[in-house]
Amino acid sequence: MRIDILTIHPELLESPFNHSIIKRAKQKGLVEIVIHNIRDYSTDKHKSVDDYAFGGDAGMVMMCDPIFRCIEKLKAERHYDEVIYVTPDGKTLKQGISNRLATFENIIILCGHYKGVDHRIREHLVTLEISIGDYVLSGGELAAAVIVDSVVRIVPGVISDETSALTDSFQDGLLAPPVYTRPAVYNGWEVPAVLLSGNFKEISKWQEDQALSRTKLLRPDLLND
Ligand code: 6GU
Repeated sequence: MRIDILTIHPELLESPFNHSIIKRAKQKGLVEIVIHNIRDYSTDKHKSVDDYAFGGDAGMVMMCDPIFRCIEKLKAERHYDEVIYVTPDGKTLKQGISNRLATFENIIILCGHYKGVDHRIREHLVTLEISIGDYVLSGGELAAAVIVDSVVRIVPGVISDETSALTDSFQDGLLAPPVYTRPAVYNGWEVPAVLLSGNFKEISKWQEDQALSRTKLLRPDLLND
C-alpha cells in the first residue's frame, strides 16, 4: 500500500512514521508513505500556499493551484482509491473506515491549515472527508498521523501475530478484555485465577464476558451502533 500525504508542515510528519509498527511495515515493504510539501507546487515568486478568504472573513484559505498541481502529478503516476481530506466536518473515524482503507492500493491524504482549503478542491478532487473526533486541531497533520497508524497496523502482514490485530478493542465491536503479565501476585494484587488455570475454553469465555460487561459499563453506545 502507498500513502501520499500533502501538507504545508512536512516536519510535523517526520517522526510518527519512523517508530514501532509503522517503521517495521515500511522496512518489510508492505507500506510506502510519501510526504509532499504543498509549497513545492506553488508557482509564484513568494511560494504562496494561502490567500485571504473571499467575503471579508478573518483568516487565510489554502489556495487551489498548488494542491491541484500536486494531486494531478500523483494521479498521472498511478491510480488512487481515495483522495482524503482531514477536516473537523468530515465523517468521524471508526474502525470500519480504517478496515476499508487498509484494503486499498494507493490513497492520498490532504492536510488542511488555517481556515481550511478552497472549497472547490473538496468539491472536485476530494473523494472522502474524515474527522478524528469532535474537537479542533490546529491542522490536519496529527489527524492524518492517527488515520495512517490505524490503517497501517491492519494491513495484512504488518502485525506478525495475525490474531493480535483481530483481538484489538473495536475490531469485534467491543472493548478488549483486561490483560495481565507476570508476576501472578504483585503487592498482594492477584491476577484473575481463571487466567492461570490453563483451561483455554474457560479463559476464552472469561475474556468474552469481560469484553461485553466492560463495553456495557464504559461504552454502552457501541452496543447500539
Ligand atoms: Cl481531521 N482536522 C482538524 N484541523 N481538526 C480536527 C480534525 C481534523 N479532526 C478533529 N479535529
